Amino acid sequence: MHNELKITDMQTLESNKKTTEESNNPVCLNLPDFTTDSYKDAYSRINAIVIEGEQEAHDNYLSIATLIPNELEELTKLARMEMKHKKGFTACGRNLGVVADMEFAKKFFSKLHGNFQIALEKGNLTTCLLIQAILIEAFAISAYNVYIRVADPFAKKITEGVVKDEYLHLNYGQEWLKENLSTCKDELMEANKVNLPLIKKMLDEVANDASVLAMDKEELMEEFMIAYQDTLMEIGLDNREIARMAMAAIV
Ligand code: PL3
Ligand code: FE2
Ligand code: FE2
Repeated sequence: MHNELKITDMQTLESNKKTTEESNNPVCLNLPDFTTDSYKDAYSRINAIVIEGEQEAHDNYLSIATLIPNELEELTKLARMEMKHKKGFTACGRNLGVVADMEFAKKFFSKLHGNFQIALEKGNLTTCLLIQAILIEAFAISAYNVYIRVADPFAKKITEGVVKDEYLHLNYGQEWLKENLSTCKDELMEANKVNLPLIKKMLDEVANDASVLAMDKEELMEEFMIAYQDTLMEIGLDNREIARMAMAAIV
């Protein structure tokens, strides 16, 4: 008798817990309708941006390897992850019946892509690492963290796997810059001044489409700043230097 009561109590507790969890989960309540034309139209550009971004990230890590040949193995690993990400996001678009607008995405990245290529030609490794492993990765991390909260279940699962890798990539750039800070600080500051405004422009450009996917611009900026500032702190810059660098986004 005593035992039976115990089991019943536990079941009641368990089912209460479930109800509370479900009703307290705002993520479940605010998901957009993934089947509307307006959602698919916005997704055709955002999905393309992400696919193009992953492809360029792949190419950029292999390019960076030409500047640090003894890191070839590690950088090839990172590049491989980017190809996996590209495949994952391609599947997300296919799953929703969306055709990615790759032409739009190429234009979206063209200025940053150009700056990376110039730095590569000049052998400016610090600039290459800042553009790819800090700015682009922090941008991707902010986008993916926000997207996970409002994505369809298929894309959510894929994006959760991807964002874990992106932190490894951010960390790669961070550790190299940390070790070489004394010799690369000036170039880092200068490259940031040129390229952070481009990231801000890209965010402005994508904000409308992102809002159709229920992604909030303020949240994107907040997530970006967290990843960006955290990394600069880990690299070994002080508060004033970090503030000065972040300020480049608002001029
Ligand atoms: C680095 O590994 C990848 C770089 C990709 C950059 C992505 C930027 C994304 C901005 C658009 C925000 C929407 C995210 C939605 C994901 C399907
Ligand atoms: Fe990636
Ligand atoms: Fe990455």
